[in-house]
Amino acid sequence: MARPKIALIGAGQIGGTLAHLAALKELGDVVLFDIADGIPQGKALDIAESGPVDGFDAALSGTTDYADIAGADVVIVTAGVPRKPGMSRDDLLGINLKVMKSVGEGIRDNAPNAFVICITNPLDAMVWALREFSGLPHNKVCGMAGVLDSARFRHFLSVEFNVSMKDVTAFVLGGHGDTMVPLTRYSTVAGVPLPDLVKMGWTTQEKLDAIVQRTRDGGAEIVGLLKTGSAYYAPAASAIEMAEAYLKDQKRVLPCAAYVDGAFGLEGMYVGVPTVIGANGIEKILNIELSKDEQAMFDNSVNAVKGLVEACKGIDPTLA
Ligand code: A3D
Repeated sequence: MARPKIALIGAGQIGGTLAHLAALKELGDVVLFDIADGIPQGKALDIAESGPVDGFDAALSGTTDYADIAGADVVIVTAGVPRKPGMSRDDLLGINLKVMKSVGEGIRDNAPNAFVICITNPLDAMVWALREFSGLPHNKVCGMAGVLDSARFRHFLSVEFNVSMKDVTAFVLGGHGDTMVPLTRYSTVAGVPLPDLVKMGWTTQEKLDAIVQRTRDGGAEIVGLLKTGSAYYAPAASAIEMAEAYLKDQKRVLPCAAYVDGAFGLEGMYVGVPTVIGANGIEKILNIELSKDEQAMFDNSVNAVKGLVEACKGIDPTLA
C-alpha cells in the first residue's frame, strides 16, 4: 500500500515543524506548500536530509503549485500571518480570511477527499471560512486548538502537582481565544477531578484559578517571549496528534473546533468541543452537560466566535 500523503499549506514556523514531526513519525509522504518560493523546497530538502540520521522513510517535497497536493489524504493549513506582541488573534481576521479563500479553493480543486485541519487564527472563524471556501463535508474539516489548549493546561497542572503529565487529563471547551473554557471538574489527575484535589489540599482554589487564567493566556505568553511570532512546537505536535488519529482510525477523543449542529443547543457553527476522530474524520461530538456557570462561559465564547463569523461575512459578501 502506498504511503499516505500529507499536504501542509504554509511552510512557516508551524508548517516546518509539522513536516519534521510527520516524517519522524512516518505518518506518510509530506508536501510542503507556500507562496514564498524557496521556503517549502528548502525546508523539505533540509528535513529529508535528516532522514538517514533519524532513520525514517518518508519522501518530502516543497512546492508553490497547488497541483502538487493532488490526492492528499490529510491537509494541515497554517497559511497566513501569526500574531506579534500586542495583537489579538482577532486582529488577523482580514488578512487571513483572504488567505483562507485561496487555500480553500486550492484544496477544493486538488484534494477534495482530504481530512483538513486548520490552524490559522482566529481559529474558529478561519476554519468556518475554510470549509465554506473549500465546500468539503463538515466532518472532514476541523480546527486545531483544544488539543493545544488542554496540553498547556495539563503542563501547568503537572508542574503544580509534581506528577507525570501522562496522568493529567484536561478538558477545554469553546473558542480558541480569551473566552476559552477550561473545565476543571472534567480535568483530572489519574481520574481524580481537580475540585477534589483542592479539597485534598494538593492545591488551592486561588492557584487553580491562576492556572486556568494562564491557560487562557497561554498563546499570548509565548508571543510575549518570542516577540517575532507565535508558538509553533506545541501547536504542531497537537495537529499531528489529530492527523494520526484520522490516518490510523484511532477513534481518539480530542477537543477540536468542529462543526456543531444540534449538540450544545447550537445550530451549525464551528467551535471547540470534545470529538471522536477516526477514519471518517469528526465521527462524533460528546454532548456533555454543563453546569449553569460553565454554560454561561461557553455561551460567552460561542458569542465571541459568532461575532467573528459575522465580521468575515462583512468582509467577504460571498460568505453571507
Ligand atoms: P509563519 O511562520 O508566518 O508561517 C505562515 C506561512 O504562511 C508563511 O510561510 C507564509 O509565506 C505563508 N503564507 C501566507 N499567505 C499564504 C497563502 N496565501 N498561501 C500559502 N501560504 C501562505 O506563521 P506560523 O507558522 O507561526 O503560524 C501560522 C498560523 O497559525 C498563524 O495564523 C498563527 O496565528 C496560527 N496559530 C494558531 C494556533 C492555534 O492554536 C490555533 C497556535 C499558534 C499559531
